[in-house]
Amino acid sequence: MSRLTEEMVRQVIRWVEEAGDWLDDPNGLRTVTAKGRADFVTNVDVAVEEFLRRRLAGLTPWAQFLGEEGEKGPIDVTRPFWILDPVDGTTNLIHRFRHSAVSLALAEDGAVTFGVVCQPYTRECFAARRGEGAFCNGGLIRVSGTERLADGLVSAGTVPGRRDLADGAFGQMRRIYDRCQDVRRTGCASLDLCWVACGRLDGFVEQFLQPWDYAAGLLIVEEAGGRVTAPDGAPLSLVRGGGVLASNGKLHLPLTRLLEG
Ligand code: 2AM
Ligand code: CA
Repeated sequence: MSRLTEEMVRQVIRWVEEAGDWLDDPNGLRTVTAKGRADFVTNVDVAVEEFLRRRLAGLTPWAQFLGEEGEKGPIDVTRPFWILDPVDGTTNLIHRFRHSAVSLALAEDGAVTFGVVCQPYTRECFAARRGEGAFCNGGLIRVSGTERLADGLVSAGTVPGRRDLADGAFGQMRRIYDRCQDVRRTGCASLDLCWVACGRLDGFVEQFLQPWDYAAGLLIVEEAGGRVTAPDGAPLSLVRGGGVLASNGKLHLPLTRLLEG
């Protein structure tokens, strides 16, 4: 049983939508700082995280907080914790590619019980609570019914922050391209997951992501009838990063085999 009431869920979604609008402010982006190779933080990332961290601390003082841009204290996974990516798709934001999102999840008893991903440019807000289905702007969504790899459209990430994994990632992308209808690469993992959830994509794979990239999308895909695991089918951690494979369920095993090589 989640400690988050219906009213709290509505409030949190309003805050995430409000913060999401800052991504689409034409004068909002002022500073870009490199954290590592192809890994950036902007004033927008910091402002969104600060805003949501403060609001959530007031609303749910019983929950811990794990955010991409903040201090990473130890998380007790047996107690509730928020998992926030204030801007998923920061490289897209920097290039005004208009494909980024705010991604927020609540984990309770070691599993995600609530997830929300807001895309300010299209004004699409994806959300799910465990056991209650997945929604986009309030309408129920489902994964695709695609049964054959040959009919599948699959998004494949390029792991920009882990160039050591590039050969493997591009090798997998080529195998997906050879066996499926086509590949896509969008640069925003949380939205890739939501697009699997609503059937625009049949699958998504990336060799290394952080929990804040996939925690919310994981629940949204599962509640829409799909599956999210590590590329070998193992369960994902909510505190340590790793590879991610999402699918409509029907293509999960074929994609696992395809990724094995
Ligand atoms: P980010 O924009 O929040 O960093 C792009 O392949 C996807 O990988 C995005 O969702 C991006 O999230 C994520 N990602 C995770 N770690 C990254 C890193 N070190 N550098 C770039 N993208 C990273
Ligand atoms: Ca981010």
